[in-house]
Amino acid sequence: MDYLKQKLIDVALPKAEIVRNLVKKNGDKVIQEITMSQVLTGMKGVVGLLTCTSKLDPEEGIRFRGYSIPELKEKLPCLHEGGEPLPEGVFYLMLTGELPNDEDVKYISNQWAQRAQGIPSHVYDVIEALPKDAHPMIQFNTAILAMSTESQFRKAYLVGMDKKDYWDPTYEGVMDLISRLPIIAAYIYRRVFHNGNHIAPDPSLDWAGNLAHMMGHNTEEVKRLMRLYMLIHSDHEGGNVSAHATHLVGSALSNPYYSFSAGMNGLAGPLHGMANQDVMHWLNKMKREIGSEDPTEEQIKAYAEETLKKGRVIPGYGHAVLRKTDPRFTVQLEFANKYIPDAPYIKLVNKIYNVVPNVLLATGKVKNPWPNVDAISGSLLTSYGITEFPIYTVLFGVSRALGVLTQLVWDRLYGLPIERPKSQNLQYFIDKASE
Ligand code: CMX
Repeated sequence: MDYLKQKLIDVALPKAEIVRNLVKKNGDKVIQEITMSQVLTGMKGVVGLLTCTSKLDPEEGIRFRGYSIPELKEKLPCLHEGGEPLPEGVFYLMLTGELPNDEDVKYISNQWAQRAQGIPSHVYDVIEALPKDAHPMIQFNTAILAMSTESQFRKAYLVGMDKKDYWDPTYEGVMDLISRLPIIAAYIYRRVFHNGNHIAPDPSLDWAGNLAHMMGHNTEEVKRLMRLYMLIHSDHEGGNVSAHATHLVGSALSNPYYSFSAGMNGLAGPLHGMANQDVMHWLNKMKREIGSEDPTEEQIKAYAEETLKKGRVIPGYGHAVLRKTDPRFTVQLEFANKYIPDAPYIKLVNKIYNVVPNVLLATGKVKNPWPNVDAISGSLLTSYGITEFPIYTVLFGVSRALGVLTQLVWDRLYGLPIERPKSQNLQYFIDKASE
């Protein structure tokens, strides 16, 4: 067994035992009461999942295994002095619960570089069978499903496998899938936006650096941005749509490809990951309608109010859990202010930040008027030359694989059963209201 798997099993076995004992000895303990409104408005705040890779505090934002984003920037290995941490490091941290050293990160980088070579040719045939103008998320998801022919989990399951070993082929599939996603994403990007002029992977590069390279943005600046981007989008607890969908489908023992594909279908919704490109549509439309590349704050305010009046959302703002500015927004703004303070899109992001929270607050109903991760990510990518908005959600998805697939491995280490919440008809809730 390779050392990472051995480490994982050493860490996980005692924890799986704790989970089993909690169910056995404390199974009847009531841990929470839920309200009618929680059930009918998206189960916000209802504790219904066990997830240890990261935790989201409404005021503070995300912590990965206890570490905030600024702490990760200090503690995770970087390729260069003063650079951004390698996403390989946050994957190791989420998987094992421990901070990696340089060797650990190198091990994962090498593993992914080797495993990336195994994409079967039919995956490219399937992508090529789709129209070029099919949204990149359609192409991405189709490719993920097409790759599931490689799933070790299904093969091992058919041969006959002890339940306690489910995590092992799941881990193998997860490592393969993560290693291959940058190649698939870059392939789709070059197919759609660069005349199918593809660029071969460079196995000597790190995972995120290689993605920038294969996309044709082969500068140190873009690689640095890509490392940050891949780090901060990787996980956001277990209840967000992409994580929960991956977990839910995985709970039926669907293989990692099916499970991740479910998560990616959720990420493609405009209230989740697709918001990163909708932000760009929104602000470009605003510039066009105002007739200025540099609208004033008054003009932005009027445009935002108009958006609300038409019954639309302002993308990049608000959150189902957060009640403060998203630290993933803040870290990107700091990055932009450090490296490209004069970029027009970053100036616009700052102006919107000055105006939109008050516009949302004035509605009296928006629970969180502050920017989320998507309010700036597209403006950053655009400022660095990745101007093709439809690819943005795919990039989000490549990063999100790190978290949700680690969660899937842990689901199987914990031996979690199939998920099956109870649903009720409308009469049930009417009756409850009059009790
Ligand atoms: N613009 C306009 N209205 C908004 C809003 C926004 N940015 N954010 C919330 N609202 C509205 C809701 O639509 C809801 O309206 P109704 O009562 O008329 O249905 C009301 O305010 C209350 O909503 P909430 O409890 O504050 O927010 P939710 O938990 O229901 O929704 C979210 C959260 C993210 C879907 C919502 O804030 C939104 O639509 N934001 C814009 C889309 C976006 O940026 N999504 C990306 C989130 C991060 C990510 O997953 O990538």
